[in-house]
Amino acid sequence: MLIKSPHIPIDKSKPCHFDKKKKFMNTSRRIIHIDMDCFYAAVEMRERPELANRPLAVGGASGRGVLTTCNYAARKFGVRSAMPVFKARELCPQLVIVPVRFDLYRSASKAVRAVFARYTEMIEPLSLDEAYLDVSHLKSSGSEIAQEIRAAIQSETELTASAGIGPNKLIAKIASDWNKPNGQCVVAPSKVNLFMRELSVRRIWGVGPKSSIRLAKHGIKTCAQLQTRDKTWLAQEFGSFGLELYNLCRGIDERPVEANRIRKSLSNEQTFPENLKSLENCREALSIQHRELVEELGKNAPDRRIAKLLVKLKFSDFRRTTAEMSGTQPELTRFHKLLDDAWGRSGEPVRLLGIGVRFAESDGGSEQLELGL
Ligand code: TTP
Ligand code: MG
Repeated sequence: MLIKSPHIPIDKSKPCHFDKKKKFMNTSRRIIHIDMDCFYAAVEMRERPELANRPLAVGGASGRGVLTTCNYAARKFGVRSAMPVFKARELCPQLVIVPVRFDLYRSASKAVRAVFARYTEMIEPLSLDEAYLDVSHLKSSGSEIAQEIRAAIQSETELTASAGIGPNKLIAKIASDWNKPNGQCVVAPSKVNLFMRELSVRRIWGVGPKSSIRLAKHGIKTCAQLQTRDKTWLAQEFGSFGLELYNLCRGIDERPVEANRIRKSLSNEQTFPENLKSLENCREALSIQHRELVEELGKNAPDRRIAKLLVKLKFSDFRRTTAEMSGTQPELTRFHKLLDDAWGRSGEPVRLLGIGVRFAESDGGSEQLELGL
């Protein structure tokens, strides 16, 4: 998922390249995050050159009537991913909308992954269009490697990619969005502190709209502001994620690049500032989290088969319970039923609510490795 922030001006006139001079944190790793530019739309533009210069969006037909993505010409009108078709048409009446063709995106993804594999075995795909690469062992600089990879992708697939290069996954991922499209940004270890300070908290993975609103209520918008809060406060506000936030807002992220990782499940959970006291409150919260889950599924696991649905609750006395059922579609009514079951197991108010799916195992073998970037 790209974590966009309305707070960050991106000055593309400035080269985004920071020197490696001082070293004061874990400098031993060099991680590249590659993210294809307007991926599904770019593939469609390549396949139908007559549409290449027109505002173009992909999706809209299935179920919810929202766009999966659009090209940069459409973005100038304010059209965005996950936008309902009617809204996109209001903003850009001349928008051309084409249906999703996953087979094409999968094969483009495979071609891109073949380029990565020539440089490193340490590749962690996040979705069809993005991956982390650990290139710490290579002699050339991260910047040179990223440049070469992007050039190879362009000549072999006619698609452009953007890259972020940094000492860890957090920094690399944020940086890849910095000079999009068809650009890259290097953040040397000595510049991590500077890079993080001005950054909106919204850019940190795991900080979604709800968490950022909650932080804003405490006057916290930037990572520098978040850095003033201690671990106890963060844990009170965000549970165990609060402790991760303590490091993340300082640009510290020790997560390894996990090669060949196959996602077994997808879920999101939320710790509430005030416990939810009624089933009705839980249902409302669950509906919001359900929308986010469906969006994440569309983006990160469009071709995975769902085997199980689950709802997890943590009560005010810290006891946890998980309700699961078999299911292949993430229907809200079924999650509500799971919530009813889980809620009925305790009379306590709810501190944390999680919603998720587990994927079918037969779906996660070598085929998935082939399909992912
Ligand atoms: P992104 O990398 O988020 O977006 P993008 O590649 O289209 O554009 P950008 O240049 O900003 O990176 O997502 C990759 C693909 O995933 C995108 O082309 C379509 C799909 N997708 C969805 O299906 N639903 C969504 O909500 C989003 C954000 C993306
Ligand atoms: Mg992309």
